[in-house]
Amino acid sequence: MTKSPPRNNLRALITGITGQDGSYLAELLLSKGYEVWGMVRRSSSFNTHRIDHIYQDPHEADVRLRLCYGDLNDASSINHILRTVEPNEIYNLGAQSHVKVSFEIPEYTTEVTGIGVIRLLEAMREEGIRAKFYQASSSEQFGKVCESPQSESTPFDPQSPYAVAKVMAFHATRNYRQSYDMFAVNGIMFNHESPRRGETFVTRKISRAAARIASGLQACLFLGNLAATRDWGFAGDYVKAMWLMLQQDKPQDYVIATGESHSVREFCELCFAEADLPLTWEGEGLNETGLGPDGRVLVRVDPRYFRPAEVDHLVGDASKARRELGWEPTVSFAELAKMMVAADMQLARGEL
Ligand code: NDP
Ligand code: GDR
Repeated sequence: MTKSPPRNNLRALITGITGQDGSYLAELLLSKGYEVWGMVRRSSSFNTHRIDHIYQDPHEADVRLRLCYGDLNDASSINHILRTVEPNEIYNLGAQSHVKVSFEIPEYTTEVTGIGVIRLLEAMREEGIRAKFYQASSSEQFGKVCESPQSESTPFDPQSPYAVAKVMAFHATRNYRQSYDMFAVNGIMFNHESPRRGETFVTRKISRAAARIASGLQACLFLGNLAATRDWGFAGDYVKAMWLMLQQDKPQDYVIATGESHSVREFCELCFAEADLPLTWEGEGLNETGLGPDGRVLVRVDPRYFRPAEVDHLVGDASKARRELGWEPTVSFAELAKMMVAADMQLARGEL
């Protein structure tokens, strides 16, 4: 791993650069003149498809995006990366980020999503890296809390191993800020989606299924809890808030959300309509089905997608971010569904 000569103070390290948010954030930082370093995990198959379009051959002159192998479970790799890169800003987006999966691998999730953050903060302290630090905190931390909408002052009530690990990471970030005078902040982000969303998260699962059913590539869609509601925004908007938080004079935590909450069923209806697949909903609960115009069952409920503890309803109050960061979401719920189905239609055409 060779360090390039510092051009300016715009040198950022992103963990989780291969994920949905990492790819949008890398694009944003490159467009602002940053030199971007991304930590990637070794994988037996390529895991960089979301950043292939911005990848540069390290042999080229003036390389601005560099990747290095590392893992949030491996303190020595983190220490080595920090010493080599000497970033001015660190965005910790790496995580085992799937809530349902966290019930199946709770210990691993805690290691990566919770203790990984402490490894990173401790490495910064040990190596004397005075970078500004962003922690990807989550609305899942609010869990079943009664207060609605949820803001920076709402107490946490985590309902999954993922959320428990994120609460730990949230407090560790605050604790390092208070104990060591570090510029370390939490973005408490509500769900954000895009055509780059992982295919097992519900919005992408739905938009992809709608496109594939319309293209004759898939017979039906199996879902879990259709009644859950979430505050869904566009990932491209949310990475701007991450950057804005690190440009402030004072380190502070912010809720980032649209302020609107919609059900899984509503997202499904929008996507199916967008794909020209009008749904007729009938029945309640487990037997609920969405029937296609020809009477074919297009949406089926499969209890395997239910969670041992569900978060029923989340909606965020981002007024502090609007006021202090000047941040605004630009993509509505309906526009998000339209954008995702259009991208998945194009992908489905490639599969024909
Ligand atoms: P993704 O699941 O798309 O990306 C997760 C990233 O973390 C991937 O790059 C993944 O690498 C990497 N990663 C996983 N395990 C490790 C590990 N052991 N060491 C290093 N890197 C690892 O998540 P999103 O982009 O959607 O989310 C980004 C962050 O924001 C996550 O921390 C998530 O929990 C949090 N968050 C997300 C929200 C959302 O709605 N998207 C809302 C609130 C918080 P690989 O590609 O190899 O799997
Ligand atoms: P979430 O997102 O758990 O909110 O975490 P997800 O899309 O997985 O679930 C949202 C809601 O949809 C319901 N649901 C289903 N979910 C999935 N994945 N698959 C299904 O088939 C299905 N059917 C219904 C779920 O029960 C849930 O209520 C996301 C992740 O990005 C986290 O990392 C992040 O912290 C939070 O958003 C904010």
